Amino acid sequence: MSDRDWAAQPHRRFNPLSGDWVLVSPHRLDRPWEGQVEAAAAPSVPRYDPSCYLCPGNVRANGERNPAYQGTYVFTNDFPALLPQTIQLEFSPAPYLRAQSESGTARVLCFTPRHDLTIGAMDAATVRRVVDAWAQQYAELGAMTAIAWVQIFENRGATMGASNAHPHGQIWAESHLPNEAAKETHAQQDYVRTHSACLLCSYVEDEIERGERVVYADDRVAALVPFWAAWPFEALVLPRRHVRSLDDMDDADRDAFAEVLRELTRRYDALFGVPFPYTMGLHQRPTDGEAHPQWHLHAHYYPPLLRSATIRKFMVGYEMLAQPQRDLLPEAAANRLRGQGA
Ligand code: H2U
Ligand code: ZN
Repeated sequence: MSDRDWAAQPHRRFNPLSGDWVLVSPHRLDRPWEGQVEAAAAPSVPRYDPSCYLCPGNVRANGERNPAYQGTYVFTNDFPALLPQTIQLEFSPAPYLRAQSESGTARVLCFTPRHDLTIGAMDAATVRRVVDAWAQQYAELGAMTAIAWVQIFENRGATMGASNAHPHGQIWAESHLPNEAAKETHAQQDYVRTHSACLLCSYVEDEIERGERVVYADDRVAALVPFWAAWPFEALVLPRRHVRSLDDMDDADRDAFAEVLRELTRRYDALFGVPFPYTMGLHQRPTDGEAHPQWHLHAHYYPPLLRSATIRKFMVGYEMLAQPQRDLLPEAAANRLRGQGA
């Protein structure tokens, strides 16, 4: 049986970062889908929006006024999910009743003063400034003794819960490793112990050699649809050099990283002719005081769209109760994204 034979049948694929499996059902996709794409009208967005709470000089929900910022701008979230001062409590009266206090902070990062820009439409220097701001936030928050994990992310588009079109992201920092962080930390540790090599160093070079899931790559970075992708156009962005976090990256690494984010989001936006919604986030070494030499920085992109600007993939039913499932092969998704090249 050739590679292609098994890939044409229902099968499951293993996600070595999370330890989860994904069900792949390519036989359900025998209908053609070129031609079914409905182009939605591109919304016209002003450079400055007087009603935007993130634009320079405007007043936020809590009455504070943003400065007339020129580059990136960071402020503590006015409605933070985490607070720095919490009473340290453990509650575990029974094995099935467990709680602990969690402290931390949440910040909002405006990528640029321009209300109408997106990562894909920004110039290289502007995206590089965003990468530098992320690096700075990671270093600053990670240096705090109470912070074990710094989660940098961007919700883009109303369907992904973004509250505002102004290009911005969030940073949540907290005292324990959240679920995904804990899973990836253990998986990377186990992989090094078993194979004496870094999981993602090996994986990225293997993918570049195979080529079929690569969307964009240069000598420093790659964007690919992972073999185990759950979302239709899910992507993984990773440096080819073993860097644990943004502060391990030199100037050229950061330029390359900024460029790959632009390349990927440009392709996303071109795919269905609309600003592509997604949640993206950086996974970096925990900041719990351990060295974590096995950690390999990467960015996950989780976009919900499936077949057009208006047809999305729902993670319901079987996905909620059993495991993620997809019809479109990751190889086909990568091929479509590669085809959107500039
Ligand atoms: P999202 O678009 O990803 O929801 O991020 C916007 C964040 O901005 C959100 O967490 C915060 C919300 O709490 N926010 C403020 O801090 N101040 C405001 O004036 C409105 C929104
Ligand atoms: Zn704005």
